[in-house]
Amino acid sequence: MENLDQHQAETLAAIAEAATVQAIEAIRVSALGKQGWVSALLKSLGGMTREQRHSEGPKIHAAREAVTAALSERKAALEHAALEARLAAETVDLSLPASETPRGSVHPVSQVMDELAEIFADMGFAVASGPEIEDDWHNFTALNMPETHPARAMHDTFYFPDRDAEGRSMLLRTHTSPVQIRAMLDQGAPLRVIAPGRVYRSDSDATHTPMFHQIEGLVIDKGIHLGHLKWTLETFLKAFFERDDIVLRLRPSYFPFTEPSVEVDVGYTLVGGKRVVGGSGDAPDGGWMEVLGSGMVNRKVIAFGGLDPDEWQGFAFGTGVDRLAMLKYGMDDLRAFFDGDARWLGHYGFGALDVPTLSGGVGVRA
Ligand code: 2U9
Repeated sequence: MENLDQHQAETLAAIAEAATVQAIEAIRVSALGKQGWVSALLKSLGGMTREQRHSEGPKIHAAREAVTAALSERKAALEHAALEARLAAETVDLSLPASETPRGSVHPVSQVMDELAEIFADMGFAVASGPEIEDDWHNFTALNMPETHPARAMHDTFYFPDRDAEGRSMLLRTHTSPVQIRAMLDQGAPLRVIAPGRVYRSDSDATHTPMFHQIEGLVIDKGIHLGHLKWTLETFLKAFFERDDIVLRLRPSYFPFTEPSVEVDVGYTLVGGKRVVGGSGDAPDGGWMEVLGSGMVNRKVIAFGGLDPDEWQGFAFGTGVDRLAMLKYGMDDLRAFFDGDARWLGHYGFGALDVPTLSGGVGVRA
């Protein structure tokens, strides 16, 4: 057992002198590993008498504890020193001048929002905005979504824990429709507005992000019918995709806020395996893809907006801005939109001076 004292003293000295985490590991193996001296002593207990075990066992265990504690203490000290050295070496002097000219770019979502505002301004639409934190009356009730509507389920909507002063549930708006409700209540009729902005839904996978961008449009006037809706959407899509050979297909659908409701598909052709909007006759050889939802504003929604539905009619539409950007500019992964990767932004971003104008082209790259 003199062996033990000598081994322990040598091991503790070696630990104190170890200069790297690798050296610490080597010492751990030589002492506590399967072939290590502590393990050998522990095994030797089996061949001892009961009395010897009683006197030697505690000493061996104490040696193991001492070595283990010294190892972890020294390892922590070495790791701390390594981190300190790295932090010192990697210090950035923020007072130094930039080594390159800083390069920023306009995000494709911002660019497309500007393009949309330009196109709709030309058709007499004003841009409306509203709060992203809404109450459930403006987000749901006024849009003819009763308490039991599936979109109201906690699954889709981010609710805040507290209610507002009037006892309404507070939430992150799930669409930009409450902006148009507020516009109707504030401005009355006639009305022609678009509402672009961020919306939030508790949904996340390859094609859904919890925050995304929508644009919705609302026209309220007298004698408005589906023909006005179709002309407006056709004119918009031709301007946005910058081609005249765009065909639309209106399919009957259902939304609580419009009646009747129609989903709008555009014809596409396949170019090098990619879907390109337009470029075909009345029967597209590629196929149809859905780009917009729309319809005549439900009478109940007109009334919730403070107007008489016997006097005023309207149409409305909505679409995803991120998806429009992907279709026009060819990105195939929605999640990359929100990664903030400078390489992606360098590739897909726009120059600050590349302001979309109808005369200069709404989607011309700098
Ligand atoms: C008011 C009245 C009616 C807006 C509309 C849609 C149809 C629609 C979806 C398309 C894809 C949202 O981004 S998306 O998931 N939207 O299909 N939106 S009609 O209707 C309104 C809005 C406001 C006062």
